[in-house]
Formats: sequence, C-alpha cells, structure tokens
Amino acid sequence: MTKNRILSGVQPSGDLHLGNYLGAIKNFVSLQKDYECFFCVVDLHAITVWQDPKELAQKTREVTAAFIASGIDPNENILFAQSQVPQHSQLAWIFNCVARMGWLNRMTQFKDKAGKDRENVSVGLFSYPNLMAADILIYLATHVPVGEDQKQHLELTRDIAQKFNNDFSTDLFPIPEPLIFGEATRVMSLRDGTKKMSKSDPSDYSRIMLSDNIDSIVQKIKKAKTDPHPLPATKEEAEKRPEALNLITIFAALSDQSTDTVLEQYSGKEFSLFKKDLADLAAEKLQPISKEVTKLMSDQDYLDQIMKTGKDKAIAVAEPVLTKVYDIVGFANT
Ligand code: AQP
Repeated sequence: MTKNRILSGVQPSGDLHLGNYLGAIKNFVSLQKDYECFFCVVDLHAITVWQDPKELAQKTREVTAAFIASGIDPNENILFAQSQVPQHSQLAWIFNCVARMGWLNRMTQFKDKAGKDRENVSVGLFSYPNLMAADILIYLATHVPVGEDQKQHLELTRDIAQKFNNDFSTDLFPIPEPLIFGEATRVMSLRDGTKKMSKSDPSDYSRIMLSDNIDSIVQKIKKAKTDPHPLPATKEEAEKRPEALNLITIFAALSDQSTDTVLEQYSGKEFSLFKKDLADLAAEKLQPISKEVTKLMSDQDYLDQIMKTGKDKAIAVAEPVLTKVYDIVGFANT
C-alpha cells in the first residue's frame, strides 16, 4: 500500500522557538515513519515581511539543520527550500485566480499581522494562504501537520482544492486533512498566556528559542508570568488560568505525558518548584538539539547537498502535477 503524503513548512524568518518545535517539528518526527514526507523551509513566505538578504540563506540552512537535529531523517524524507522549486509559485498564481477576496479577508492571521498598518503591508502577506495552498497541493499532499494557528489557512487550502476541482470538473486535488495533535498545539507567550508564542514578539522573554543556552532557559521560565495560586488540580481549573495552563501543557508535551498526568503529579504544589522542574526538562530536551544544530551548521556543504537532493526530488513530483494543472486550465502547450 502506498503511504499517504505529508507536506509541511517552517519559515526561516527568525530563530525557531518552542512553539515551532512542539506545534510542528516534534510532530513531523513522529509522523515520518508512516507517511511520505516533504518538509520545506518556506523562504517565499518569510519575505512577506522584510528579511535581510545577507541572512536569509543562512537562516534557511538553520531551519534545515533544526529539522535534522530534531530527528527528521534527511535520507528518508524530502527536505528543501521552497524558493528552489518554482512550481510552488506557478501554482500559487493560478490559486490567486481561484481563491476569492472574501475568503482571504476572513484570515485572522493577516488581520493580526497587518494590525492597523493594513495599507502598508505587502500584498504577499495578504495572499500568503494561496501560496500555502500551492505548497501543499503541488505535491497532492493528503495530510498537513501544523500548529493550531494554521488551521484556518488549511481550511482555505481545502476550499481552494474543492473550488479548483469543481470549476474545472476534475478530481486532481485531494482535500488535505490537518494533523494537529500533541499536548501543545498552541504554545502561548511566556509573558501573556492569551498571545501565541511567536518569532516576532518584541520580548525575548516571551519565548524559548531552540538555540537558548541552559541559563537563558532557566531565566525565561523563572520569569514566566503565572498567578499567585498553587498548581490547579484539573484541566478545567487550569483553563481559567491561561499562563498556568500554558506551562503545564508545555511540560506535558516535552515529557510526552498527558496534561492530566502532569496535573496529578503537581496539583497543589508551588509554581517555584514546578518551574524548576520545567526548566530542567526543557534544557534536557532542547540542549541536544541546539548542540546538533551548531554542529550541522559547521558543515554547510552537507546541508546544501541535502537541500539540493531534496529540491531535485521535490521537482520530480511537482513538475508533472503542474503540467496537469496547465492542461486542465487550458494553457497553450507550445
Ligand atoms: N506558538 C505556536 N504554538 C504551536 N505551533 C506553532 N507554530 C508556530 N507558532 C506556534 C507552528 O510552527 C510551524 C511553523 O510556523 P511558521 O514558521 O510558519 O511560523 P509562524 O507561525 O509565522 O511563527 P511565528 O513564530 O508566529 O512567526 P511570526 O512571529 O512571524 O508570526 C507551523 O506549523 C505553525 O503552526
């Protein structure tokens, strides 16, 4: 039986944080055995906001290194940079003509990122979900592991696939399923339990980076916002305390336990004790990844070779799909 196919991506727009790891990369690692996987460093998405050209290629290598350091096997999976496979952008243009303005106007991530500066943000930031749909559908991917924040974009991908299939009376595109799982599908800021942990938060103390050393991890967790009460007894109780819930779910995800099991262990205990254990756990899990990233980054030829092989394999799959799409749309084949 052929395996179902996964596509997922991570932007090289800044250093990776615990949200990227627990919401996405850790799940990629656990899925790689059961799926044919395409993992992509989405540099075209990254430039929807300004990226320093002197740093972008290096950051792309860093994300590739983080994939490998986290446990993704570069020989069994296809790792590549999005910009190097032109079929993504070619299909995205067609999807720009399939998706409706009204659909994109509903995207909450655009509203959050553009904020009050809507007139001044790039057109790419607005049409980003169409490119994401192309990233997925150019490989006819059936499943997409993402964090909770990408759920709405994936629904849009499904709408685009469906509309394309209907408009052109075809069944070319599968309707891809999101894979959103684990105890930390939406890791929140350490400074504000109602805001997503993100690369662009101005406060360094809002997030734990994969590259943080032990001291930074300890300091950030120590300073993480909590409330004056001891740890709650149940998940329902924790849900009323967003900062507490965030730290508990991070602990659960890092230790591969359920939130309920963590609560059984720590219910009624002080946060000072819990935070110490959480810092130890985070350091134990993240330090090996960070060390491996540093090691891999010292061998750029190796990383470039992985991405080159990945690019060739990706193009071999994407090219015939694009040819079919061009035929279906009716472009002259000259
Ligand atoms: N806080 C999060 N919790 C769980 N999952 C998360 N992801 C991102 N943040 C969290 C997941 O990580 C994958 C890659 O995300 P991305 O590179 O597209 O980054 P992003 O969503 O743009 O991340 P940031 O950090 O929030 O960047 P900015 O600050 O630029 O917006 C995705 O699967 C995503 O769901």
